Amino acid sequence: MNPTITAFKASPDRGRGLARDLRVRWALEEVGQPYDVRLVTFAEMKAPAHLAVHPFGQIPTYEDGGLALFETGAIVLHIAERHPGLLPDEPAARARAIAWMFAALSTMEPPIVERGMAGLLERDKPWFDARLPMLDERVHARLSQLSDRLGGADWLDGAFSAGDLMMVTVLRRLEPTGLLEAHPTLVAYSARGQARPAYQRAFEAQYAVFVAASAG
Ligand code: GTB
Repeated sequence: MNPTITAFKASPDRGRGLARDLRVRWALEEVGQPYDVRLVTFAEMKAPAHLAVHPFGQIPTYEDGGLALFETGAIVLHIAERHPGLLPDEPAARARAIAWMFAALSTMEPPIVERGMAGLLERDKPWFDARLPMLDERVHARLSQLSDRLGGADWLDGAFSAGDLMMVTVLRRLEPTGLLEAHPTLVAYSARGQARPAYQRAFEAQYAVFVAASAG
């Protein structure tokens, strides 16, 4: 039996691959693990059957045999630990790759999501014009630090790892804002990640959902 993940039946990103199921799809593609997808509506995400797997009523989830997981970090780590290809074997390098996964999710992603949500939900608020530059500055500060660390390397720590997978998908959340463009090292890094055949298969798979939903 293949593992089953959940994804939006109709993603608000309209096929741009910005929702978090892409991370899980990409990880599964990198390790060559076939998977099934259960598409869910917003109503289905909030219904008891889905809440039993995901306490916050969100996507993605991951089910394999008796195991049910939520949170992309936990899911990608689970996949990476059980298949070769996403984490180095050497213990210290493996620990560092996992640290980059955490850095992507808990240091880089929060200011990026905060900026994105403000752009979506606060544009008509009286504080928006004053707040936006502050949010942009917080994002740029983190991007500059990440760019400095990456320097001329292809990946964050040696070979491509789950840390890079997570970081590239987090950086992609900036696409609607254009903020990444000020950091050419990271633009190139993100492009390198997206050029990977496994990424492209994952992207096409989620895009096919959008095309099917648009046709139906
Ligand atoms: N911390 C959790 C994880 O990493 O798995 C967060 C999961 C999460 O935020 N899931 C979102 C969700 O289910 C989808 S990815 N939202 C529905 C809800 O909460 O009711 C976030 C997302 C949504 C849409 C876009 N977009 O349109 O560009 C981008 C990202």
